[in-house]
Amino acid sequence: MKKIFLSMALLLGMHTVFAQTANRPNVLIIYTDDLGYGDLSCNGARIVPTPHIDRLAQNGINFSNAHATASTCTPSRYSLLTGRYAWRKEGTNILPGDANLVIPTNITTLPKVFQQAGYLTGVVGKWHLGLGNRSPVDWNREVTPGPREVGFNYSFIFPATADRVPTIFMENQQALGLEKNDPIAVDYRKAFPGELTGKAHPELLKQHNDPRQGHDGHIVNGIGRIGFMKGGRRSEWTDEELGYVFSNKALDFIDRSMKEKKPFFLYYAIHNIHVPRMPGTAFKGKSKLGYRGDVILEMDHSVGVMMNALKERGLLRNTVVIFSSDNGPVLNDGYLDQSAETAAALDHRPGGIYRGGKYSAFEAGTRVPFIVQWPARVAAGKRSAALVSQVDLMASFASLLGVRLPAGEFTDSRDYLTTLLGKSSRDRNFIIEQPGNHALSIVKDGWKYMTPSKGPALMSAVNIETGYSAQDQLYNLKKDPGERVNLAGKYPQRVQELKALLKRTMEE
Ligand code: NG6
Ligand code: CA
Repeated sequence: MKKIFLSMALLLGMHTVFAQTANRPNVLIIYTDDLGYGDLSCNGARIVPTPHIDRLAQNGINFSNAHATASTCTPSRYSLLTGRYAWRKEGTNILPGDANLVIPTNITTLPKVFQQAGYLTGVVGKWHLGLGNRSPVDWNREVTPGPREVGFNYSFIFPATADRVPTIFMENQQALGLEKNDPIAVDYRKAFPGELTGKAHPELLKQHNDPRQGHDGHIVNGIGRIGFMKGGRRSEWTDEELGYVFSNKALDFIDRSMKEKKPFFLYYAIHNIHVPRMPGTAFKGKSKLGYRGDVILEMDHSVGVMMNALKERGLLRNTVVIFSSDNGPVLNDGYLDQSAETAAALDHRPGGIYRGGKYSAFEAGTRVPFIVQWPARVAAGKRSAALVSQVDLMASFASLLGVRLPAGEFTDSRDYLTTLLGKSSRDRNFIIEQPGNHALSIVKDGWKYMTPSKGPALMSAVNIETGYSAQDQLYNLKKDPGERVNLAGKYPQRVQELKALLKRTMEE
């Protein structure tokens, strides 16, 4: 009977009445913030265990050479969602919280690919890609364009980062629970009269900012932020609840997709482990690495919540889960939360064997955790050393779903589905890495060429080696993954080849 119904439905072209199928699995991208390659126990971390993420790796493929396109947030997310390198587009550096949307609304995006295939699409968590098209943004009405125009049917987000204003939740592009008599205003230059700031009132802070790095503006929940704000008190978040709130909204979205009998695409952009690190109450003091360790535990728990929920709903087998991070790790990113001290004391290396970190041109900047689990189609317990880039998810999913990307539209995204599903170990032909100062690096066949640039070799406030140098740099990543021996002088030919390839690609 079931069979007859099925074939009838197919004959009638009624495939949209079915939820996920083998060719249209649910897709969950769990995208964490500032998590280093070496922060996971499945990648060698010893001090803080990440059992839920380790289980993902055991049931799927753990990639050791996967990359975000940049070592900061906005450009990496831009690439993930658009399949384009961010350095091709101006204004895609780390955005202030009152920036306008940086993704053009008339281009193909990752969520639009899923929409074309009949999916319900959603984003829950951190956005940081700008909102609206007018400055200043009016936070007291629906702000558009935003996630909807980028291809998300549903959004529950905070606009930028947890350490900058506006410190509010937004659901479907409206401030959550906003009261008419408490309108929101945001300013990145000066405090509002009567507003208490971290700078003027350090005695009100429960989490102290690093005076060298600012974060001493608007106070919410006893934590100073970047920028100033007034009003919107009922829309503001409590940091300790962020994990819980986002988990719940993510689950509600999955339930909605089941009700609507559509497969889902959920971009679950977990706020952890970015600063200000303020673990939920249940996680405070649970790790040996201070708040940074505690929020790693919380982040891992969030993954467990999702995996359990998929299991309970019978969705585990045919859901593709991708776990990754937007850029490499940082310890002191603006708050004095003992992360650097505890990591040093216990020799925890968030970047693993890789040099540098967030903002950096060295490998730890973009080499991020990347795990793919899909029980129905991907073999369990594999590791892959293939070179992969987040920029390719758009073309690879388009290929899986049989969606054709418009022929006349240029993107950087390429179909590496077979590599991503572990059917092949084919490397991406090459990748380009973007550090904070835009001096690009190119990696091909295990060789990395770094463009010379001005700028400090060390970002002293965050204590991260940038990799910036006035000289050409060439590293053999296979023999020297820690980028210690510059071989540019020894192999000028290879330098020229990589330089030329980088130049050609930039001009495309
Ligand atoms: C930096 C902030 C840092 C963090 C980062 C964005 C200062 C001194 N530092 O400018 O605290 O917010 O931006 O991080 O303001 S990201 O992961 O979203 O790229
Ligand atoms: Ca980040």
